[in-house]
Amino acid sequence: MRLLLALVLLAPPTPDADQDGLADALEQTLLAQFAPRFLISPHDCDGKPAEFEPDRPAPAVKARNGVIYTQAFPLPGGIELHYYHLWARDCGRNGHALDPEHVSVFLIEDQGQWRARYHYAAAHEDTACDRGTAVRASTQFAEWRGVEVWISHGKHASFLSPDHCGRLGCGSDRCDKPDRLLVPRLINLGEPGRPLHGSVWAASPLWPLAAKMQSDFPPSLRAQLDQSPGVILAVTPNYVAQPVALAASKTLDSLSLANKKTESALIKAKRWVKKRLD
Ligand SMILES: [Ca+2]
Ligand SMILES: [Ca+2]
Repeated sequence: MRLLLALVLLAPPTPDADQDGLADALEQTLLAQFAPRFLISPHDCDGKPAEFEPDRPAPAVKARNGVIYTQAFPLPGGIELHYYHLWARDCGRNGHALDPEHVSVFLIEDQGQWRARYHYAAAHEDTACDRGTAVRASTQFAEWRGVEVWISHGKHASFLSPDHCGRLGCGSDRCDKPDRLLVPRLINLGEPGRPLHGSVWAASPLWPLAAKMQSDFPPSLRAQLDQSPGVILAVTPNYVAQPVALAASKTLDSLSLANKKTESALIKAKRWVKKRLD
């Protein structure tokens, strides 16, 4: 008994650098297995998603090299993975510096293995044009791997199908003749307040990245997806504005400008709703 206790005490703890309860090795394995295949415009005005200088409080572009940042964290009933394509700038309508975008997947354990249950692609998240989409994984749709995701030119919204690009949102998205993005590395961001690999800039108020590091799959959305065979629109806080936006570009410009001013309030409201739903 004493020998057994001594062996247990001597055994090295499983490394969990971001202290979220998931071992580093499992995070790395799952993030590699379910990495999406990104399809981007070969003529995107910002080139490729950017890598950022480590250990800087504000995001500073190191290179536009196609690096994808990641996150993996446990939730009741599963594990959620996020894949962030972070751009130095949005160069579409009402462009701006720093453009954090992402897709995510919710995994469930199935006979000792992790498989995808739901996928989500953010498109103009937390804006008046929010058209995020989600789908339940199936034997025909990315159950054991990542999804293909189409990234719109300049705006960098993510879509689970090229048919949605341009048809959803506020009508400014284009996904013509994309190339597959060659991803040199996946870099784990860690968790809010516990950054890995020097990603302290993730918490910068200069962009809404920290708000995107929360779960995308509240129980209400999961229940909806369980009943839906195809792609559905995910929760959007202000969908009523969109027909107006589609009707007139001048109106769209006004909405986008107004939306920038209220973005912070919308993010706070969304967090509150998610907490209530959880
Ligand atoms: Ca961990
Ligand atoms: Ca983690």
